[in-house]
Amino acid sequence: MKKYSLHLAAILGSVLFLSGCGDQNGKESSNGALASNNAEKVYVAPGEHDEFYAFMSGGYSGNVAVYGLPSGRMFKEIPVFSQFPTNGYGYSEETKPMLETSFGFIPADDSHHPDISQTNGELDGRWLFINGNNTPRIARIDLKTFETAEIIEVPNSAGNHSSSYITENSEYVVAGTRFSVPIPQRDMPIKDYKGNFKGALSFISVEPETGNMDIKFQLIMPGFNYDLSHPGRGKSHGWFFFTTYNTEEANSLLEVNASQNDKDFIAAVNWKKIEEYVENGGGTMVPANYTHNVYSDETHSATSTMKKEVLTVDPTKVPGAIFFMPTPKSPHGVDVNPTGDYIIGNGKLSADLTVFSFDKMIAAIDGKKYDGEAYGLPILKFEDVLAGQVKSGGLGPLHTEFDGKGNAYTTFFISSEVVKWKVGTWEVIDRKPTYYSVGHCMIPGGNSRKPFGKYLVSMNKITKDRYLPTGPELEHSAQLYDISGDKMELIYDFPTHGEPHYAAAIPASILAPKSQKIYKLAENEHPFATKNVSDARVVRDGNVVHVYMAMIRSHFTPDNIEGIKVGDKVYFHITNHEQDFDVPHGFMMIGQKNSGLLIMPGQTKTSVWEPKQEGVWPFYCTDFCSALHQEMQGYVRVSPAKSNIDLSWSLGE
Ligand code: K7E
Ligand code: CUA
Repeated sequence: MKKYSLHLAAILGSVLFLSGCGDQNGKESSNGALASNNAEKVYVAPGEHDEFYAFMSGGYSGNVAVYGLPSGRMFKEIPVFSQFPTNGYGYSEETKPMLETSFGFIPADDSHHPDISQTNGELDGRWLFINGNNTPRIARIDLKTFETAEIIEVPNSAGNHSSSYITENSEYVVAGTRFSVPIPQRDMPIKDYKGNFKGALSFISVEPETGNMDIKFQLIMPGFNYDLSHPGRGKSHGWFFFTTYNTEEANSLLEVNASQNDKDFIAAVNWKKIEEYVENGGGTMVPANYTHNVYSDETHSATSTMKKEVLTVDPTKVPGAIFFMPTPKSPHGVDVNPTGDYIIGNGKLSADLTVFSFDKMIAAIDGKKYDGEAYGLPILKFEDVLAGQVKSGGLGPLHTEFDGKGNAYTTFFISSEVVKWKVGTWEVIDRKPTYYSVGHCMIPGGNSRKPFGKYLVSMNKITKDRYLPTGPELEHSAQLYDISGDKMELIYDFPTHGEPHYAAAIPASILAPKSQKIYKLAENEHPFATKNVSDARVVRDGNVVHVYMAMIRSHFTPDNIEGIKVGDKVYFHITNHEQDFDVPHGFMMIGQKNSGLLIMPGQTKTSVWEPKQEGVWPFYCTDFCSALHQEMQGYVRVSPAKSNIDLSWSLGE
């Protein structure tokens, strides 16, 4: 077996190499895939708007990027888990608490799977959730402001990958650990992993009105790797499905040692049953350290709170809640079709897709027909739960999406293609190449009861010759397919920022009308806001100086400040008095060891400057805001530490 696996790894390596380099001059592929009349399908005329918003994870950028479909135009990068000097997120005093964790301030992360909130299994467009993979966290983005509103850390977790997928009424956003670890964390030999490490699957409740998150319970599962997950929906609502790999519980050279078992598992979790159990007092509250960071649109500021305990559940204590379905060849994606009848497992090392039937699963559970157990949790018989297999002819299936018309679309990493197949008959209907090495694909609403099956976007890992070369580092490539007909048609190709793993898209008609235009100055509750220019002032408290500053086209109030000394710590609290859509102002101060600020109408932001040198130092607005933008500037006079020049400030004197 070991020999076979090594051999397999070698084959996969060489296939990868081939698929990556097979199109070096690529002329044929880049022209041949596009028929000329496809141009009008993606053409969004100047001034016209796109039909869909697509939210693509940024991978190692830690952020989310917003694109229009079908144009592929990028509208915004939303900072989430990473500092973002463009607008000061994670640098301003107000937003630094968003990046606080139990490890302290963390400036970056790796984001993978965005998911849009749902009501009755349909996208409701209120919030977007996304996982921080490295330092385990879940973020909620407000889709009125397109800003990160909340981040909760996930304790007992490591490599928060089978996340963040939500249940069909947004009851829970679910976060599963990829790496199993000692729970609680402790100093122990790595080789004692097997049987001792555990994997936590966290069910995070979402408050229906505010969206606020709270960890309701954590299932402490056997020490496998939990790779991806999806909620049941429709008839399977109340269940959640997680793929596992490394059921061997290897702790080294996983590419070989975690490919020994022919089958790993899909874990089926009846969360309603566990919810009932914890509501009746079940579970164990254990000590934990994790941050809960919340941003307020009223104070324009975030707070970070350290939570001290979490409710854990031993799955063996809730009989009938968790079952394992054996799934061939190290499954990666697990996807549920729009009706909730079928659960599709994609074995990375296989050609075939495994489809399980929810009805058969329930029948097997009712009949108590088990194929043994793993750590006290029953394993169902593969044949009893199998609905069918898709003989795809592809290699390396990863992820599946649905069009709402009874078809499924699965990406194949190794053979670089998307395969369309029919749910129920399992026959392959169509296949199209992707350029190159596709990870996820995405259909707007494809992870809901009601997909909008017009477009499919493939998110590819390798770019090579798709665009003009930009040195060794290239943005990833995405391709847009028209899937409205029987056959998929490749109609567009566009670069994406960071590494989009998954994406979520929604009709623009749901989001655009409620997109917020300004923050109302009258409702600004920031403790250091300057809401009337007559309140602009400079206040000294020891060597800390607070500048209460206002800005409007095209000046700062005040714009001349004297009496600052070397060694002071100067806080610029700047309020943008504009109340028109799309009139931000910026702020940068010479020599400031910080990002600039970009301040939206009605908003207050703060940055700190610690002047080190005497002199007269300018600051200016960084956003070209009016014809006299270049005049939007000011000076701070910095005197020696021991000087006795009084604080003074002025405008127009
Ligand atoms: Cu397949 Cu993180 Cu969803 Cu990337 S994962 S592809
Ligand atoms: Cu304000 Cu430029």
